[in-house]
Amino acid sequence: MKRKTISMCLVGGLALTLSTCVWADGNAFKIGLILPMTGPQASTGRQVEAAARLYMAQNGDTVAGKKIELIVKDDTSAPDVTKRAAQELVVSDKVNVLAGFGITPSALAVAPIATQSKTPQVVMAAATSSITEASPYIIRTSFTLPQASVSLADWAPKNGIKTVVTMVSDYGPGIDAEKFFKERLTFNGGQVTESLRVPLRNPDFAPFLQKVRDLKPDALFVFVPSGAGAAVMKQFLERGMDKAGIRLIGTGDITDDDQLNDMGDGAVGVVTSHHYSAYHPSNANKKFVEAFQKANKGLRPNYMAVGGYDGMRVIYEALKATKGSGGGDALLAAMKGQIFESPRGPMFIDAQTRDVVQNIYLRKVERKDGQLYNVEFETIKDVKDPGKNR
Ligand code: VNL
Repeated sequence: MKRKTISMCLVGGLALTLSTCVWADGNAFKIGLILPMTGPQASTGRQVEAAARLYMAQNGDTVAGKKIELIVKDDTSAPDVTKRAAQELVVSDKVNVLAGFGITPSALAVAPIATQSKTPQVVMAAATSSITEASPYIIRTSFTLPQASVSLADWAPKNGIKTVVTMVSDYGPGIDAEKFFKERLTFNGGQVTESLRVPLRNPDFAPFLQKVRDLKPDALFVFVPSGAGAAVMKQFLERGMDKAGIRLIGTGDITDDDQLNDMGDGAVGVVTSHHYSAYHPSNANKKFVEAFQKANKGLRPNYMAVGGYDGMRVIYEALKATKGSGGGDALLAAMKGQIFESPRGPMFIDAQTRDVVQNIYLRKVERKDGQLYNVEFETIKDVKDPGKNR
């Protein structure tokens, strides 16, 4: 490999000296970004990649004397493809960090590779609580479903919602959302009267929603992954479930900023809980949204984008702290405990759990300046993942 690089320099370098070539080769810092760029989760890949590139454009591509190289691989959200991509990135490309991971099964498929190769794995999107326990090399900058769900279960019974049917995608994050929402709602004196699980792939929500209509709870609590919310909203409204007196609530995945503006006025009033809204009223967020939209033909950043942006921040700062010379273990140590202001608000990487501690906001969909937004109306500060240490 090295000989090949040197000879390429000699042939193509002309004015370059040999030592410059060797220096340049050894000075790359490679980030392998594995994302679903095609397939059902493609919007997540697009958001995370765009945010990572924005971070690099704003902060430069040379850090502590190292040239940052982003290598993007499309895993189509198939975990066996994610695993192969990670192996190749570690063995052939010799990446310093693995990052991305659109869905939980993809993040889990890579955990053993991160452990064996001592490569930090920065999870920017996937959100099942247990992911960080799959490898000591995992750091998370997204969120967890228990984190987002419990605050809504505190809010609901105080706001006239006593009976709830839950409907979740039938895999890790959905099962987390169902479990933690139910447990907390029950503790608060409410009741989950039925728990429905919908397949992750090619879901048909119609029969499930019909069932909910018949059960007629005060509210339907929903978790579906980013990209699937608009379909649920459409069918919920088409069935006139709102008119039948059933309120739609959920984690913010359902009123995803990537799709919200196209959902129409039927979405107005839907209450969700989450860690990020494009409408979050801080200067840091206003700047982030403006720059993201400018760089991406007006695309509104969503919670996936902010996970990618902050993930790059964590990597850049770890590289700075290790003065460009750290291996996997040193980088990992420098990622733990980082505390900073994200476009989402203040956030912190808990050094013990390697998971994100952040505010969770209750939000209501409102029309603002002609556009639909999740408008935050209550902040629950510094929420740790309730899924840890149970
Ligand atoms: C996951 C969780 C994926 C929440 C999501 O969208 C999401 C996951 C792609 O852990 O698989 O919104």
